[in-house]
Amino acid sequence: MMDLVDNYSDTDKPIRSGMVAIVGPPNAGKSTLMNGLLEQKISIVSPKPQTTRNRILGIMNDEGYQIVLLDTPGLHKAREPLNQEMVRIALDSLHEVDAVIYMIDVSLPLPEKLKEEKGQELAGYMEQVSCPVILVLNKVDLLNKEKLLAMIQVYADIFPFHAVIPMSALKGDGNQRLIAELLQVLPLGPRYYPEDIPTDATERFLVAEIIREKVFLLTGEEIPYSTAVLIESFKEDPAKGLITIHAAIVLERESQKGIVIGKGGMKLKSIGTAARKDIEKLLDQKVLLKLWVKVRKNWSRDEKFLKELGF
Ligand SMILES: Nc1nc2c(ncn2[C@@H]2O[C@H](COP(=O)(O)OP(=O)(O)OP(=O)(O)O)[C@@H](O)[C@H]2O)c(=O)[nH]1
Ligand SMILES: [Mg+2]
Repeated sequence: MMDLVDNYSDTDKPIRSGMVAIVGPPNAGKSTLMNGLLEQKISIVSPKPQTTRNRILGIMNDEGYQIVLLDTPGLHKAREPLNQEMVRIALDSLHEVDAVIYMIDVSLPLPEKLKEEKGQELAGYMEQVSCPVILVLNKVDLLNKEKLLAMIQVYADIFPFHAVIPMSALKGDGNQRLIAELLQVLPLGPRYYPEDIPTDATERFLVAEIIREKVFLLTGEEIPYSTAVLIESFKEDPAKGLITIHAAIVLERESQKGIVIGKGGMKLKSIGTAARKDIEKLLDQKVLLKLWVKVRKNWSRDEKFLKELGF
């Protein structure tokens, strides 16, 4: 202990610091948890699975710690190139962290057979991990206590988790216990990031994500999965205190255009209004948001376009 302490100057007192990946099936509440821990919305959230497509970094700072969270896309059986990339991103994150939070949605009814299958899947993923794994049983607000206790036993038998924590990411119930467990397993170290930044994501990326979230929330069926957002220009006018943003909502098929634009352009307008409000909050400035819809045929299978999107 003394040796470790001696390695730090007074201004750089040893703190608990490290990276923590949040992984698990789609729709478990991973992004909700990250935003809740950060007390700020960084990662987009929707009731539809496969909302998060990239690794999103969120930095928690306190006097005694810096926890760098990695929100990841949901783990699922992926067939399409975009989905395969998403799963790769999530699995890659397991190898560069000091702890893993594996989150599952316990409100989903699980038949016995499926339970076994899910357990094996979980154990398979976690076998690759050499750091402590904390299992978070999320959405307990939707479950009665008896069912929860049985559930904890089932999962505790699957893998030697460092801890099993029931929680409601939506309500923040369980956050303090989770932080306490993380602090037990994180090493002593420096602050890797300055204290005043909550993420390393660019403003452009966060803006594109907000627009994509509104498409997820305001359109149904296949549209969300066929949507990518490209920021085409981002111009600040400090004199006017206004940021003008041009963005394209990119779809896979001509036939999807009408659905996103809507009758008399109403759907696109409501997507734009909802997005603008959130973007103004994020950037703390007035925003003029110009959206248009374009088609890039089967973009989610187009390796070149996926590269443009940063995959
Ligand atoms: N009732 C309840 N709903 C929750 C809770 N946590 C998350 N949700 C809801 O679950 C849905 C999915 O949440 P997300 O945070 O987007 O889930 P995710 O795991 O990031 O999903 P992907 O990015 O698609 O993998 C949203 O509608 C959330 O509001 C919870 O504790 N209780
Ligand atoms: Mg997510």
